[in-house]
Parts: sequence; C-alpha cells; structure tokens
Amino acid sequence: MRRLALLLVLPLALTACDSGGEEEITSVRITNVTVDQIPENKPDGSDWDNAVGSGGPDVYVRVRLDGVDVATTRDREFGDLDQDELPQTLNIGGTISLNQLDRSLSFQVVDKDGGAASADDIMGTTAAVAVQSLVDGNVRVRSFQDTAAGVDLRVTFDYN
Ligand SMILES: [Ca+2]
Ligand SMILES: [Ca+2]
Repeated sequence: MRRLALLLVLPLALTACDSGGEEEITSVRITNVTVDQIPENKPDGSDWDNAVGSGGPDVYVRVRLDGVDVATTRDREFGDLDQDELPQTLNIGGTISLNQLDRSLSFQVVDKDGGAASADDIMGTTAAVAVQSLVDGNVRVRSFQDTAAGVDLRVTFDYN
C-alpha cells in the first residue's frame, strides 16, 4: 500500500515541475504575411486601379481584432501586384504584436488608392480566428481566407 501511494505522487510532482517551468505567453507576434491568392478583378469585373496607371492592385493588409483595425501596412504597400507574381510576402515592417489574446484575429486585404484609407478598395476580409487558439496550439503558420472573394493569406506567428 505504501508503494502504491508513492507511484501516485510521482506523476503529480512531474506535472507541477513542467508547468512551473513554462512562462506564460502574453503576446502574439505576426512575423510574416504572404499573399497566396487575390481576386484578379473587382467584383464588378473592372480593374482594381480603374485602368489608371498600371492595373495591378497595390496591396496591403489591415490586421483586425474583433473586427477593429489594430495595424496596417498601408505605407509599405506592394505596388502593382499581379497574379503571376504570387505567392508574394508583404513588407509588414518587422513584426506586428498582438497583446489582446481574448480577441479574434482577421485580416483585410486592400488595394491602396490615392487619398484617404477609407477610399481604398477592400479586396477581401478573412474569416476570424481566436487568438487564444493560436497560442494554445502553438501555431506557427496558418492560412487566413476569404473564400468568396478569392483571398488566401499565409501568416506566420511567434510568441513571447
Ligand atoms: Ca483601386
Ligand atoms: Ca496599381
């Protein structure tokens, strides 16, 4: 009976040791956004740039938590991105940190036009993913898609 008690205690001690050694993750960092697919034309069939200049869209992403923009790469848009250049990794200016793990993450892929950001053309808005599920799964790469619009992104993550 004494030996049985000892065997039961041992796994508990190991578990406690494991969890004590892990540091709690407080921040998710987006390290890369790669565009795998974008729609060739606007929903009405016209060019993204309305035949002004080069027709290829000038692509950037808006990072959204619970549907609210928290970061944008608008000042580093990828000019005249054509279908035959895909996949293409966007310049996101280092990393984008997300500190609110209880939110859902989505992306908007946008064609930059002149003037205000509100006048840019939204190419697609991806389905949202719970940030905590990325942390729990230790997810390093994940696709974000707007299947109706034809948008497919590959996003890489790091944690700290
Ligand atoms: Ca446009
Ligand atoms: Ca263009």
